[in-house]
Amino acid sequence: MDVSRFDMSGIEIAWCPGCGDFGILSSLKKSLAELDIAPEKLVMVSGIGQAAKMPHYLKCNVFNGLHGRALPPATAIKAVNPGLTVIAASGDGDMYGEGGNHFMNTVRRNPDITNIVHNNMIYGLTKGQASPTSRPGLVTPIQPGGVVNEPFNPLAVAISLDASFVARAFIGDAEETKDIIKQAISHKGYALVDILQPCVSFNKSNTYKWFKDNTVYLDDSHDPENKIMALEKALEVDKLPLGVFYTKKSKATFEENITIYKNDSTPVSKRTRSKESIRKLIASQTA
Ligand SMILES: Cc1ncc(C[n+]2csc(CCOP(=O)(O)OP(=O)(O)O)c2C)c(N)n1
Repeated sequence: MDVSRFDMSGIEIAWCPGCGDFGILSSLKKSLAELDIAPEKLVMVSGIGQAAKMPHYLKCNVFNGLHGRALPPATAIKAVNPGLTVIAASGDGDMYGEGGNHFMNTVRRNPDITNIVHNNMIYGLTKGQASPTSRPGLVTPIQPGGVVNEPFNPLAVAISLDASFVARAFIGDAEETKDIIKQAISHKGYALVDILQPCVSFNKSNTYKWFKDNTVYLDDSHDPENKIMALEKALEVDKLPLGVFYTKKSKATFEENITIYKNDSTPVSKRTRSKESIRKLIASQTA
């Protein structure tokens, strides 16, 4: 499919020149085109932030919700219409900070969605406060003495909770990022792609050069089906490993597990329900 099918015309992009978000958008569009996913079959879901604006910048169906709340609607959209490709994409603050609880519980639930996290290790939209993934010592306007909190390790948390696909990419390598996104979308089950990206305006420490110097690709000896090996790699923080850390192919998805599809595979979105039966259901749940 031609990548231009995802192009939007007449929109103003709010990202700063040089922002890693541009590369993520471009890699995502190429992934979708190569996988032949039609824009009308794609739903992008996000919360609030600079990264969370991405769904507005490509042609598809969009649900842009509250800060930290991308994953519940993404899970629900996939559950009621399993034929759609659902991608939740937002920043590290949105997904791991305000949305941290949803992140952990979505991993446990295992809906067949892709979760792209634009990880710039800072709150970009609100002009440079520390995020859950900020490195210790990072000086910001409200952390003048430097960040003191232990950074959140999304990959280690996801692997511990037995996520079905866990990967990290760096947008300085757009081709590899595209390939990892393609693998994540093709994977059946919850797929996390944490993408390291510089925030050129508000994070002057974790620059393109810093990420290049502080990342290293997993080599051929890495076995992504070995959970302990994946966890050990995720716990490496001096040089951040890149690539597919963990995959679990045989895990049932949320949509497969819920009883509503056990005897009838008709998508919930295509079923008819009388208003009366909904009224009765609500009434039965209220005291
Ligand atoms: C409940 C709530 N808390 C805080 C905010 C303010 N806020 C909006 S976006 C944001 C952080 C955005 O950072 P991130 O998700 O990392 O995305 P980025 O802008 O860096 O791409 C914050 C704190 C909000 N809108 N709602």
